[in-house]
Amino acid sequence: MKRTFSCIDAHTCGNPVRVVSGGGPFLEGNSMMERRLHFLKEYDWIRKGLMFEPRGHDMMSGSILYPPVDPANDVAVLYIETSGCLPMCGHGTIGTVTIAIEEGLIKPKVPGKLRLEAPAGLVLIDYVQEGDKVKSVKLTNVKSFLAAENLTVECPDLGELTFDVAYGGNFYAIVDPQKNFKGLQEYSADQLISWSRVIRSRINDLYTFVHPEDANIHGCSHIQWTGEVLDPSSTARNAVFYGDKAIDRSPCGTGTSARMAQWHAKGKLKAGDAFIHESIIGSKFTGRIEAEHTDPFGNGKPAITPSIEGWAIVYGYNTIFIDDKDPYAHGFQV
Ligand code: PYC
Repeated sequence: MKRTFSCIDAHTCGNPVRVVSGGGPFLEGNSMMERRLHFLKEYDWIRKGLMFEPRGHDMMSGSILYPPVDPANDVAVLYIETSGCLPMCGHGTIGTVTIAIEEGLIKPKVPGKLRLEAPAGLVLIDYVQEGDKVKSVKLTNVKSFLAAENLTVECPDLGELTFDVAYGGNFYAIVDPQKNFKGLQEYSADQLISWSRVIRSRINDLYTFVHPEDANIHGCSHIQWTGEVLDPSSTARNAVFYGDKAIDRSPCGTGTSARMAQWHAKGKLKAGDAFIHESIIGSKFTGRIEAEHTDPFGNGKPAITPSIEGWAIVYGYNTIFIDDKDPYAHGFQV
């Protein structure tokens, strides 16, 4: 059988976003998380075919749009990535909203605003449109929190590393500069990738991370290496590892949310302060703490509601076939 997918491709601050505008499967479920589980059970071949080589590449990331479960909302989004179907993706949301508005895929109830159902929860969008172009997208993310501090893991070449784990829609191990790690600027992307793969697996063997309200969200999926900024007017810089070989070219929306929660818990960031976060290539998101919560999950841990603002550029239409006769119909990784 040959399946055809209409896709629209964009990048958010350098990181790819492929929105499937036609050909996505019908999904069952009373929430976007339930629909995500249905997709993973029955249709994960679509993700693999569209994200992995030869139709995608190591960094490929995208989404499929669905009608909202709650009619008060505008849209529901399934994130598809080389890493799986993330509960939430910040750069993916900025790219998806840009594509959806510019291409007329969504009719917002209130112009300039969207209520977007992500598997991790409700995300509120404010976007700025000039003519037929979306200039910027701000997403107000799910509650984000510092989950653990001062954990340790043995890293090849570097030795013992101390790290924190924070949640911003996914769980991030955040490795800040320390005795055995001089900061991301001192190492190549290849080194960061190969160390990330090993330490992520060791971290998940050693420690357990489960979202207090949704056990479907668990495990440390991303490693966030931090280091010196390129532009002195930025607040901080990161390199976020995801999938098996990817370093996010954007500053990573859920990673930035997690890092703001970490800074807030350590008294380094206050509500309202701009947190200008640089990526490995120097592209920037502006983060802000929109609200502070003392004990929102009843587990004694504070949380924040972060917002992330960034931009995306739509660069093309892509009609993609996944044909059973193709030996690489469902993609491959080397
Ligand atoms: O922007 O949240 C993000 C993200 C997750 C993985 C890659 N980008």
